[in-house]
Amino acid sequence: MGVVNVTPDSFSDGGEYLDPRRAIAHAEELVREGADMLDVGGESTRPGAAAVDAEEERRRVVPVLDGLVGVGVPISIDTSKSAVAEAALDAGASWVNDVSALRGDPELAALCAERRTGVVLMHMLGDPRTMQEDPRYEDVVDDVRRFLAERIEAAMAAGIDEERIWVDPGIGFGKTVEHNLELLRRLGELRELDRPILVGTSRKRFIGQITGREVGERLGGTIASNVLAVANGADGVRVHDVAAARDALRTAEAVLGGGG
Ligand code: HH2
Repeated sequence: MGVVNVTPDSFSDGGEYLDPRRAIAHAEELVREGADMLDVGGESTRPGAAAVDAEEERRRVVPVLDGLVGVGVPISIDTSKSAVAEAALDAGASWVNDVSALRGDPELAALCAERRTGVVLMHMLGDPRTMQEDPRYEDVVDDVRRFLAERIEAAMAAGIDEERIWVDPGIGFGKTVEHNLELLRRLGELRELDRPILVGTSRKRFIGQITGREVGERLGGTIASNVLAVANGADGVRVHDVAAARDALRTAEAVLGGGG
């Protein structure tokens, strides 16, 4: 899944693709690099990010989605707001990637059910403004698994088909470095949920804390965490640098599975 951030303030590429033409060209490049899917977002969820109203978020993403009709891969809208999701679905998106796991807007689950979208349910402790203030868990993997099981139930109760649901442990969303590492190490335990797993480590702060690297220099750490996430049970990775991730995963899969 290739990331397309149409924001002024995303943590790694804020402002680079706020111009729709640049965002569209970038998205097309990610598809050429081998993205199986694109994730378009108009609101940063980095720790401490300012909230964006639905109208502004819609204004950012819709022209980009309009320009991506026919791009050849499914597009997800990275939002927690039903008004944004609805406009994005009307403009051609077919998935909703919600970092609040359908807790943020009471109307979003019904919209996803009615429009039969794919849905990514992600774990987050607290909200982006507060999530990095001393996050604590009994056992981070058990807590995340229980949360995701409950959100799968809630999504299905709202009429979303089970087979359209993916889950995501929410690396960096209310987690210390050790929590992130524990989740990646024990990712296989989330397979008990019986849903495909998406993992997003790309350029994130825990990699900077391990390597001492600035945000633009975290590709090596991103690749290592992607490869290990897939080896440990992830079905997809959400990345900014598609070509490098694709090569790394192809190679890792060839080694692990004996294929080419
Ligand atoms: N991470 C980010 C945003 N959305 N969605 C899922 N499902 N999983 C993730 O790990 C995830 C996500 C944060 O990364 P990015 O979009 O690059 O930054 P920002 O939120 O600052 O725009």
